[in-house]
Amino acid sequence: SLIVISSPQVEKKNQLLKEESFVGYEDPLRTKLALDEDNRPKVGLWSVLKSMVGQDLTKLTLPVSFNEPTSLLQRVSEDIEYSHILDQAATFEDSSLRMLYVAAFTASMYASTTNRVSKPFNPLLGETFEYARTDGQYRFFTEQVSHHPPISATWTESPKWDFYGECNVNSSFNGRTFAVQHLGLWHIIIRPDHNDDVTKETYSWKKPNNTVIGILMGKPQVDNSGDVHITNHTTGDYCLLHYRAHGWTSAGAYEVRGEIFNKNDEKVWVLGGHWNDSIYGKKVTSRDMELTLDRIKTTNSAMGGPKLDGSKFLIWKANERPSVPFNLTSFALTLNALPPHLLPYLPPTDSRLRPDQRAMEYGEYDKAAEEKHRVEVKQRAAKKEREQRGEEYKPKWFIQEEHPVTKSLYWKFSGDYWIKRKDHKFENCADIY
Ligand code: CLR
Repeated sequence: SLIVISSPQVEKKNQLLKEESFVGYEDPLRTKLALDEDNRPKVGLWSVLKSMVGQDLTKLTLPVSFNEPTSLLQRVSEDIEYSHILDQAATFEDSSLRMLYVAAFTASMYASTTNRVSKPFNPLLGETFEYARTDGQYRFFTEQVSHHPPISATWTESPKWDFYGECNVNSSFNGRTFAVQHLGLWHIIIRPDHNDDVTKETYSWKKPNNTVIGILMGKPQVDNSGDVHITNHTTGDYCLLHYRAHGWTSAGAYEVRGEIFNKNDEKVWVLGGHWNDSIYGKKVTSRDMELTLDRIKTTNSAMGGPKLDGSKFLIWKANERPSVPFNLTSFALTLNALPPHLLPYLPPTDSRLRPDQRAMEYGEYDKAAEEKHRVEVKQRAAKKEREQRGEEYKPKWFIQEEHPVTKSLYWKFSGDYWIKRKDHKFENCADIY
């Protein structure tokens, strides 16, 4: 149903098809877990956290029942749940409108954080996770490229856009809140439908902070707060987004608002809403610089889309949440599924093959804890062996380089993964489980 019209898009699409990236994803998407209800022991977070002031995510020694059956690699892949917004962004001829939709996409990621105060499994060094969707025409890949500090490099490609960056967070429990600060720069590439002016544009931004609040009151929840600056390095448009911190009352909770400026610093769009629910856009009309109708050319007609008269329009709406254990979203539910067609394509390092996480998914918490301990001991032994051989660890599928546009260090995907996968050539992968 995606209309692909520009030649850079066609090139990308042909590459994804030629490399058979969607093969293995034919089975229907999973809509529930084997477990019917969340039967984790109900222990207050505060009672276990109070002795862990100053600890970060890697050092928290919480019982496994505080985990959810996802790996942080899978948790980070949830960023693309609403990637259709990027497909939509690519349909606009006007770059400020593309920015408006890109901005909404960066905020849509936080919908998954509502009712999800659990700890994803810390990825093991060298652990990988792939995910592809024929309906979205994208392929996602991530690898744990560093253990201290923990860094997950991610890379998603689709005909109209790419999305990549590193999940590299500082986290700490200060006795009251558990704060997660994002250090990595994130990039989006858009290949617009109308490509007379721009064939490919680069956006970058840093994610806002995630904070677990309400721990002392026994009502923990994830809040997202802070200022975000999104830059379109190619056209000069930019967006300032503000995520309002949850205060003592719930007024203003989940609120996000922002403004889109063109390269001449003129405010052209505003957006606002709630990251747990929906985001609206509105054209700034009170100035003489008007976008004329033909400048707002788009290849997309079915989705409602932007209004030019200054009235507000819906850009994004969060999906309904299913009632399943661990409060997973419908998207998250599909991530750890192991459908029969996919299994023969997976490398031995894929998160779906992690034994501790699998046990957790079945509600076998003692086995999960035992297996978690076993794979962590194995990881330490491998590290020791490397040190004895005087060997430096090198990630398998990513290499760190200076970004050609943003000039910051980033993890560049070698692309090799999907080619090896197609030919089932994964014999050289490390045995990490
Ligand atoms: C939010 C969306 C971002 C990517 C991202 C990275 C780190 C994640 C965070 C998301 C959600 C909240 C998170 C966090 C790591 C730890 C934290 C899962 C997915 C949880 C809630 C911390 C729980 C710790 C308590 C049990 C103490 O784009």
